[in-house]
Amino acid sequence: MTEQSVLVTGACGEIGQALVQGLKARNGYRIVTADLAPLPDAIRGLPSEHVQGDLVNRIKQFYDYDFDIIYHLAASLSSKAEVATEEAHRINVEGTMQLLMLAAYKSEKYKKPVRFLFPSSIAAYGMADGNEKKQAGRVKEEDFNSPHTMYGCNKLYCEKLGTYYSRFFGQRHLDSNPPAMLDFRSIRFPGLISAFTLPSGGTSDYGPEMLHAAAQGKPYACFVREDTKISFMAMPDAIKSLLMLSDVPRPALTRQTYNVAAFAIRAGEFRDRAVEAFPGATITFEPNPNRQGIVDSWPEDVDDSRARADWNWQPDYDADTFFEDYFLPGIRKRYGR
Ligand code: AKB
Repeated sequence: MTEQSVLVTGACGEIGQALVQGLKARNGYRIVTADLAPLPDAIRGLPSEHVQGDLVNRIKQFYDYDFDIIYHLAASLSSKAEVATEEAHRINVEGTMQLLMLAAYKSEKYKKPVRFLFPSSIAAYGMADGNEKKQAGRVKEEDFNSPHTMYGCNKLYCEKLGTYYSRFFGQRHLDSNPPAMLDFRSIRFPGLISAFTLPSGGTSDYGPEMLHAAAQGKPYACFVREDTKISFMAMPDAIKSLLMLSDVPRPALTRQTYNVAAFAIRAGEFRDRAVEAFPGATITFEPNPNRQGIVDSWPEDVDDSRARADWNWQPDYDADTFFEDYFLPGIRKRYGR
């Protein structure tokens, strides 16, 4: 069987590293990675080629390739994007737009849809206030699409851009014999947590940051309130969902953007687990108003019934197995605790 050509942008990030490892383990792919950074040790030697540089500035170079699948992970996350909003928009929107245009061009040229996997986020939701967040509980994809952050606006808009380029580009869908268009598929991820990489730039990062600090015997001042609740997921489940969605035959899909869920917990439960695993851990709660405002605008949890119905999604890790079987063993090994 000929290898499928795959591009992974943002390959040096937390999702990127785990995805490259997951793709390599499956065999059958020629992997090209792209990132501003050089390949980290964890994935060095896995891709056939690594393109280091700014995606927007280097996009022309990718026209020399013929990718079957693109996993576009490059992004500026929510907290960082609130500080550098224009740069976030350039990376999150212009970068995605350029890559969608490339995939649309290649799909039409070779009469074969390029599969385009896009990680959206719970940041695409916007709850008006704490009462609405509490009352809404597990939200569906079409609910509360009014993000409060640059990152959330970017993600929601790029979901729409992906639908445009895969269904309506140039109004070609009205032609008597419409050309092949790209095959856009998107997942709204909760706060993702890896036991093997460090979080950066996210607002959901307080969970993993707390455990990393406790495992090193360092004090940690949590930047959100103890009662803050959002949904989280183990990185292996995030990779599983991306690969499952990528494999699904197009006719089985009833939508282009799906929620996935695993477990929703309060910041206080991360503290409880940290203190139980690392007695003596010093954890305080010192809310940062801006970052608290971001997570308060995100739903407590999401309804992933569509993903379960359309492509048999279900997570492998709930909160207990996440901590006991995945995260704490990984943290202990990393810090020798
Ligand atoms: C962030 O915190 O910005 C991300 C996300 C929830 O999309 N981890």
